[in-house]
Amino acid sequence: MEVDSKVAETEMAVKLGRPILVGGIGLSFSLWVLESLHQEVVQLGEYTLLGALALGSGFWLWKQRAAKNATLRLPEKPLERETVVQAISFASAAITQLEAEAQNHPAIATLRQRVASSTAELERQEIRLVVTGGKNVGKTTLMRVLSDSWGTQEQQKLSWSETPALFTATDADGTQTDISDEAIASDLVLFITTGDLTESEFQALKQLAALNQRTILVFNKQDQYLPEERPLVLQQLQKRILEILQPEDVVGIAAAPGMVKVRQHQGDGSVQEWMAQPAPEITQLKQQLSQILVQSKQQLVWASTFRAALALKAEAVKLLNEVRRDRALPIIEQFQWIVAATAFANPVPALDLLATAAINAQLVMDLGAIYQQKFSLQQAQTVAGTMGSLMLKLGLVELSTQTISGMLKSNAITFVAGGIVQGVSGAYLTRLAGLSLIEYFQAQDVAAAGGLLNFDKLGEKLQQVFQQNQRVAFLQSFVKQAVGRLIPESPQLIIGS
Ligand SMILES: Nc1nc2c(ncn2[C@@H]2O[C@H](COP(=O)(O)OP(=O)(O)OP(=O)(O)O)[C@@H](O)[C@H]2O)c(=O)[nH]1
Ligand SMILES: [Mg+2]
Repeated sequence: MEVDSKVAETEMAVKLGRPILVGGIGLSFSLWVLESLHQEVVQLGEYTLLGALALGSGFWLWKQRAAKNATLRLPEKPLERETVVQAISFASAAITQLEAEAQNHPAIATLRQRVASSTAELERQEIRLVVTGGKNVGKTTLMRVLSDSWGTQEQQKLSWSETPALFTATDADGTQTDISDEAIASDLVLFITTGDLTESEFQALKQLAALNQRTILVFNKQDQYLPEERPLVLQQLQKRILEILQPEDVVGIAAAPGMVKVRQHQGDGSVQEWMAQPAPEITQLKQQLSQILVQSKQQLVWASTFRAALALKAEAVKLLNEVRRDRALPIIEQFQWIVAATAFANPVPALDLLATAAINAQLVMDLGAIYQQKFSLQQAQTVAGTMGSLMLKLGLVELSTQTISGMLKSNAITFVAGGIVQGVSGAYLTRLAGLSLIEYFQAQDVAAAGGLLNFDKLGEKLQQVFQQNQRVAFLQSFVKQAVGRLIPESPQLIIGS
């Protein structure tokens, strides 16, 4: 809205036919059930799509990172084909929704193609194995030894790959726990360690388990321990990982045992000595692998396809949310200036600010419409009122008002014009409320037409958004912008300088 004076903005509010609707403070925190409750097996809201890695078949992969405490809600084991098919259809529905809201979105063709390949994946015969673990643990060696000995005698076709060494790169946020996309894409992970688990290794194994990724923990280089120590190390590993892996999925090997001195007594009484490389000790691992493949081959393929379908859906949802956000932000902006102008013209005590103006039922309805969450006017009023009282209860109103008035006072705006504090605070709080609603709606499932509006969650989003928008630099530039709008003729816009 390119209107500068507050009068014009107030008029605009009237022209828009959007009365500033007020939900009173003290409304009960009532919940309601919207029209239909859509049941879904999987909820992706708490997961972050990290981007994608195209493997041979072009799957988009995803992993959990943002929400470390979140656990993936998996369907009852064993996974049924129908559940996987359903997950693919959810992905497809999300793409359809994206297409409905952004017809010419450039990603649609590729996403659709992935749905098709996911469906084909259900019938895949070849099993993908990936070897992973820290630096120098013997990934390449094991892959070579195992694939050599496997190729000649087993019928099941396997494809092998090795991930780059884990725990070598440090992320921007300093975390070292990372499990590669390749591991998540495979049907079965061989996770190599060479002794007791480090915390990073443990976390990585937990992540794999949370993704329903079948994993064998391989204790390699056991030749480096004394014979009597080996079973102890193995037991230790089995114990540590008991909640995540069955003991039989923890196996000791020596992919390339170190040279040993061979001593041979000759017939003439002399002794000959030489160095020799013992054969790899991988028998038990091969047995376990064969058994898993015989028993669970189908499950492994379905689980991979299931993860791929989740990733695909997450990708579509992410794009959909971007589209929606692009539409929602200008609306929030529009409302925040309307509220600013209204509160500026009719200053009210700071604590009543929200109750009277900032959280607007119309804003709730408009944003809800973008996010396919239909609200009746009355419902929207309840949401607005509840958000207002939440903001008060959380102390956000008081804190913002104080900070903003402090900034105005300490920054050369000596004449604190009429309702300038109220105007700026109103705009700021409206923005926070709008952004929180966006965050809240985004966490809802796309396909779900409704659900319980959870005010605890909404309160969490409010606090989260408030924290994100509390930085002094941001507030200063916001205050400057708001003052510029409310008092365009003011010569004193040097806030924060
Ligand atoms: N003693 C002993 N050494 C092993 C064993 N397995 C592998 N090694 C040695 O460990 C070293 C690293 O083996 P790689 O297979 O290259 O290990 P990697 O995990 O692929 O290493 P990166 O890819 O560089 O992280 C090599 O010198 C191997 O010979 C084993 O069972 N016992
Ligand atoms: Mg290697």
